[in-house]
Amino acid sequence: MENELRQLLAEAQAKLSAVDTMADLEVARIEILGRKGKLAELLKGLAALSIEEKKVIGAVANEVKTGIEKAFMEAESRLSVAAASAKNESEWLDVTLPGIAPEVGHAHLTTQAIEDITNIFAHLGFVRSRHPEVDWDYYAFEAMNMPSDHPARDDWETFFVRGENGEVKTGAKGKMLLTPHTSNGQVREMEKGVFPIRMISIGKCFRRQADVRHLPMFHQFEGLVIDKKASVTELKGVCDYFAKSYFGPDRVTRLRPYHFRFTEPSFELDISCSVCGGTGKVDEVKCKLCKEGWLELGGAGMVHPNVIKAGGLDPDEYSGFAFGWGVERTMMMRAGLNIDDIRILYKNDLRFIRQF
Ligand code: FA5
Repeated sequence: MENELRQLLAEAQAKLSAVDTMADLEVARIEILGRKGKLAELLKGLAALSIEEKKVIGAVANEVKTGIEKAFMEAESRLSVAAASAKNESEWLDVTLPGIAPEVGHAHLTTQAIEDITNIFAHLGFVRSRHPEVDWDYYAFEAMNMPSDHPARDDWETFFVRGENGEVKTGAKGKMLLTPHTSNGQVREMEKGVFPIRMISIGKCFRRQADVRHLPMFHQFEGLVIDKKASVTELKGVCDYFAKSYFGPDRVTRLRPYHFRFTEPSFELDISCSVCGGTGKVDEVKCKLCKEGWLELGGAGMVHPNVIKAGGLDPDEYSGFAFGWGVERTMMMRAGLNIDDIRILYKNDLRFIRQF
């Protein structure tokens, strides 16, 4: 039995010095030292020995057990040192290497323009507000003095919203539509009941149009002043201030008579051309950009009495002026921005977008 015990020790030492994973070490522990392991099996033989033999073999058994346990401890520490150095190797990091710079984007050209426009009007006391971009016919047309059968509405080439049954959705305020202009915000702002109003509302507009000068989705900025003594003079002053702040101090504006159902009188606002300086000629030749010295910026006018009534006010007491200009067209007119097809703005072509 003594020989068998010493043989087990030698066998365990050989096995444990060769084991190379913690999992194999655990398997060996059960096999050798477990309750039904090889050592336990051998020690069962002690019962059959005489007292004298038990003393001798018992001492040998203790020596063997201590030897096996020591072999286990050595194997365990050898494996954990190896695991730690493998981990160090795999996680090694050279902190002196240059880092990987994350790609940093920037605001889209339109967003930048919206911020600039908002800031310019803020200097004149105009407060930015938002109104629905999916709205009812009433706010987009009816309250704007354009009844449903009015032919002028055709100019707005509107998208209507259809339900699952294919029918245009309708509510108490008429048909549901994608706002074709930001003028829907005028009566909505008046309905808030806080006067006087100096609003600048910037939002998306939608029309059935797509070519080099037209987008099916574009942005407008709508100015609205409602006060007791609003005047065309003030409207002209606001337009001039905006033109000089946004386009440069040498630019001037003019109001040209026009017709909108929701303003009276109505105007188109023109700004002097950046190429010919408003003269219409470059080196005695007709200016290629404007042809006559002026570029069209957008619509404006004194708020029509019927719109003031729709906003719940008495037109004899209150007056106002409004303007609505396209963000994309306006920013394209800024000197140095040569875009010959407006649709490039939303083609998500990074080669274009990164330039601004
Ligand atoms: C209007 O939409 C009026 N609501 C403007 C207004 C407001 C007049 C308040 C008086 C008082 P108009 O349809 O002209 O007007 O559009 C105004 C501007 O929006 C245009 O001058 C142009 O800059 C821009 N715009 C119109 N349609 C498009 C389009 N499809 N793509 C890009 N810009 C457009």
